[in-house]
Amino acid sequence: SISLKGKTFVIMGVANKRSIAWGIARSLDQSGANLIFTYAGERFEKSVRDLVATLDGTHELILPCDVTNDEAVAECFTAIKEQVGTIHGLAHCIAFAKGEELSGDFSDTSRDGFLLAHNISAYSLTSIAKNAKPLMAEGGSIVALTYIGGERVMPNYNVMGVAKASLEMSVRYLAADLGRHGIRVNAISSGPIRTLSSKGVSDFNSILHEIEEKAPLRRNTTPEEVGDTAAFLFSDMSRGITGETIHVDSGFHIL
Ligand code: 0WD
Repeated sequence: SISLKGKTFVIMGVANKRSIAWGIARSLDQSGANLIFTYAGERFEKSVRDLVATLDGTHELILPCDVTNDEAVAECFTAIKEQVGTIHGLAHCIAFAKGEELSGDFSDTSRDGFLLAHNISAYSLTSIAKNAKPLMAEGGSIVALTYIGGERVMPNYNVMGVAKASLEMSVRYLAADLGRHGIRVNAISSGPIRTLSSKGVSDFNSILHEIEEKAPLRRNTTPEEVGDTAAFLFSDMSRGITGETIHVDSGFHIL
């Protein structure tokens, strides 16, 4: 596997052991990286700490970071700066939409629901990039997670698809801004994976089924596959890549 020894990465969005962020954490841990974890709120702290204790490396910095709160985000990165100084990258694995907006007609989306989904799932990347930039003095790599529903209409994904389109375009604008500072910004478009968040998408099982039947590789995406691609994007092997969306989806996006 790729070596990330001596490098430090922030992983945002571990909720439990099924989280895609946890797949990324395991790949980076195996590559010898130092990891810092942030979680959404108190109710995740214990499960994140228990999970992190199972990794091979010792990763002691585990902090709250509610991305809807500017002060909380600033505080989080100030704490990271004080305790480690420099980071080499960051994984943004954060999204949220109200359950009732993930079924039925997109045209029924409420103003509240629209703004909430965009606030947590898209704007957060810009806010985090701004706060993380001063810590990436040696250059860095930012990776965000997206889904094909941001490019094409997928059943029930609705407002989250519109938020993912915003996230993917944010990746490109941020890549344009931060490139001259040696910071790369890319997205991984993951195939559907059963997690706490995806449970909220109505009829998610039939989506998984369709992938198994139709995707070129005839199987569903695993968190490990996303994790290994993230490790590549965090490594020097990908040094020429920025502003890109890499599909890790068994090839489904070509259909
Ligand atoms: O099929 C899937 N699962 C796919 C997920 C396919 C393609 C992309 N993705 C994306 C998601 O949209 C998201 O961006 O991957 C990312 C990670 O999602 P996940 O691993 O599927 O879901 P989960 O394990 O639930 O982690 C998402 C986490 C939250 O968990 P909850 O259960 O609270 O929604 O996002 C975090 C939180 O940890 N999160 C927040 N973090 C900070 N501040 C906030 C917040 N306000 N809200 C949610």
